[in-house]
Amino acid sequence: MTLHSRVARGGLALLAAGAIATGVSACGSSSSTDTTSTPAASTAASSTATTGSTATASQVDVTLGLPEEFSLVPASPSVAAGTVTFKVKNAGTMPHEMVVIKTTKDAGKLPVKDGEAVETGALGETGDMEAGTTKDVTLKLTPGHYALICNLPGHYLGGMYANFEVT
Ligand SMILES: [Cu+2]
Repeated sequence: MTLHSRVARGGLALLAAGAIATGVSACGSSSSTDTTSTPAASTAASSTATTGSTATASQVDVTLGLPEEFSLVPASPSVAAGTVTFKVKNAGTMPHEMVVIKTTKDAGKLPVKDGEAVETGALGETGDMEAGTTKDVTLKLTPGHYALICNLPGHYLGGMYANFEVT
């Protein structure tokens, strides 16, 4: 019985502490500790930036994992040189990524080593993206030919690449 009552008293103390904490934060009213790392938040930020676009800022949507799991499809095959934000969405069912490579080679003919494309000329990448997530990659791109690839093991060889031109 002593154990039981001790537990009950502990529960009451927790409740009281919770009530105090709630009261304090209510008085503080507008203090928000929301993080901005959610995909939705970063998407909103990028579209806001694009609204006030200058002549050299562009956005390119890229879809990973659709229509096939190893598809990588930019919404546009080319973009004007300057600051380019790739808005990458993993619409597949497994992790993917997008690597931006400046190369004179066709996107499907990069050298391959140990099942992965050699990333010579890589300028930036999303890093691994879980299924259903969106990520922005902003780069300054000069005119030329580029390859956009997913280089997770086996994905490039599975056909996960696209040619891309910067004019
Ligand atoms: Cu992939």
